Amino acid sequence: MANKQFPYRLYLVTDEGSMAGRDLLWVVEEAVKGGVDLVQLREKRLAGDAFLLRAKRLKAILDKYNVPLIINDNLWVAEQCGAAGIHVGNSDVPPAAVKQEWPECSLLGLSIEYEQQLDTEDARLADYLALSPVFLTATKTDTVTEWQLEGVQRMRGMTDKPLVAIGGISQLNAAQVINAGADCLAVVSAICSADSPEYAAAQLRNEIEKGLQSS
Ligand code: TZP
Ligand code: MG
Repeated sequence: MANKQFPYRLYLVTDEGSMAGRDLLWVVEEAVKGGVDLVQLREKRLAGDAFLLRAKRLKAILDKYNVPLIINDNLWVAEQCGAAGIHVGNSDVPPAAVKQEWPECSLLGLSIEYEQQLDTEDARLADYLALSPVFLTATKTDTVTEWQLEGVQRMRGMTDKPLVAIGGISQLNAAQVINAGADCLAVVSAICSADSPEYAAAQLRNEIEKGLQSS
């Protein structure tokens, strides 16, 4: 059963560098048509007004599909564009500061890189926890833990918070990761680098359904 507060299953995290020169807005819209139901704008190249403009344009598209927008690690952009939430990692703005400065934030995501983080105020404040990375990935190499399926299972047994799995997820392992206890799969390259982001998203949704049926 999907969690009422967190009904999302397929989460696209953007990386313009993985899109083979294609327009980010096009890639995301195709992916949403294929079944992506949550999007994070992870913008490492833009800052300030340029980041905000990109976020506003993306939000205008996502609003047509009722798909929430999450902004990676930029509270100002998140608030100004009217995003649903923000995603933060360990060296980013702390969850307590997000709650204080942006009380309207409805989806606060936190990356979990090691088990002890679960027992922290930061984790308690988060609306979802992203196990990062589940598998090693060339998309992000400055990582600590490789959770693997056993780690997903173990963390599932330790928390009722929605668990998002990220890192190295593709059609080949999506069903297994869901079966191990993830509520939602987050992907970059499986969609951003696909010839057809729409088809790739639809295939991932199929695999997620298979994983749910076998859980
Ligand atoms: N955080 C942890 S792994 C990762 C991020 C942003 C990248 C995931 O990329 P991919 O291509 O889906 O493995
Ligand atoms: Mg960060």
